[in-house]
Amino acid sequence: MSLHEFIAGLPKAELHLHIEGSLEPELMFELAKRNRVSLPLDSVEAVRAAYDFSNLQDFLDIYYSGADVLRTEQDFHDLGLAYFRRAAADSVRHAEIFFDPQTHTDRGIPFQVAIDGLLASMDRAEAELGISSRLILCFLRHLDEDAAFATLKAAEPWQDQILGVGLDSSEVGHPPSKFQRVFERAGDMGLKRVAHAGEEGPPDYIWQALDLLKVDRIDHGNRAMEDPALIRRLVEQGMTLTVCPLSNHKLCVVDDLARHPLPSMLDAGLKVTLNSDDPAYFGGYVNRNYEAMADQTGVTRDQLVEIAINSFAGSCLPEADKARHI
Ligand code: ES4
Ligand code: ZN
Repeated sequence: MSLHEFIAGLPKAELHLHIEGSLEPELMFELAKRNRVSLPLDSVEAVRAAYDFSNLQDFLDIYYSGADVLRTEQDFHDLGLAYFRRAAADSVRHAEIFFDPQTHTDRGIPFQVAIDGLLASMDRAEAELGISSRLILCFLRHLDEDAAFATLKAAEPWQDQILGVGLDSSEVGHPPSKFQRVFERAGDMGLKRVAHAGEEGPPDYIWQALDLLKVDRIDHGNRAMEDPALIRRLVEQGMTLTVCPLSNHKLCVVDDLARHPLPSMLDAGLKVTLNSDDPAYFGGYVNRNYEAMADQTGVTRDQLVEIAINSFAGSCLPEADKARHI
């Protein structure tokens, strides 16, 4: 069996996926037409050609403008279902997906529209594709604490349908400490906590995510490799890191996939998982991320299996379900 066939058949969980980042240009045009929204570029090819980023902010500007075609519950349902179909083809059995409610509420789309559309797609994914999934509500860290509190408040009617909270968007200049109180409230509500940290930001932001936000997972975490004491802490705590190689490459977090820190992260004993982040923008879904690392860094089949096991172990599935997948 070829390495790519081996990866294709490997059951996996996806723990770092922004559903708005799975909006393929084809669906973007379809929704633009359906909702009579005009797009600045006039073809799928032109849109794809524009996905040439030099840093996180460069990408975020395009990502937020792309999301403007999402208007109705049906749109969010279609977005979700397209992702789950694509994930099923990559042997994803369970997904814990991020959504960014503020990206929608700030342009007049009610919280209810986004979440009910996504929840409907998740029900279909379970029934038709056998994929289980949960939602993680992300706060946009470039916005202020009050806005995050208001978002958490808006989520209260759906509290039982939300797995946890996350923190995303522009990292540098917006440290985890800015959201300490919001995360404390989320914890009091019984929600899981995760945060993007150490993607572009310094190792100190990872320390803050651990000590101030009390996170259950670190999203990205690449820059932990600059701080040996932090590596020890993450290993001791058995902390799961949701690493996204194609994203790292497209956003120039790493200049060459062959020099991605994944092998040293594994050697250090970190619980690493591989994920697709924003697959429509970064050139591939989860299996492409596994393939890129296998082809370019030489991680072994045994290590790929270890990564897939980490993905279930680091998920929030009940222990019995984890055992069933592992
Ligand atoms: C994101 Cl790659 C990445 N980093 C931070 N925030 C994000 N939102 C969507 N993708
Ligand atoms: Zn992300």
